[in-house]
Amino acid sequence: MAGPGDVDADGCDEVVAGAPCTPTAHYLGEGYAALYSGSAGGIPALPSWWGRGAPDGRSCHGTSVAGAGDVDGDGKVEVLVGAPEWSGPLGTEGRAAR
Ligand SMILES: [Ca+2]
Ligand SMILES: [Ca+2]
Repeated sequence: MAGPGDVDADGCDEVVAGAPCTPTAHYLGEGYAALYSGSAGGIPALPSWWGRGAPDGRSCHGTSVAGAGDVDGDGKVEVLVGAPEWSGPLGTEGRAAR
């Protein structure tokens, strides 16, 4: 879990959580990450965004989550999600996605 900052630039900070070992409807260990929008009323029960690993079976998407600051200068903070078991053309390469 991480507090990346104000991802949507509405004045309230968001929370991002990773669940890397969570089985999905597709694969065991695919994992996912979810972003919960901050507000004056607190954190909502449902995420405003979520993403799961690539459908390669076991990417462990969400092993690490972090804010990266405003990398592209648009005033909104970027979030990075790590997937250490993601497989590409060279085998288990791992990757980080935003
Ligand atoms: Ca916000
Ligand atoms: Ca940005």
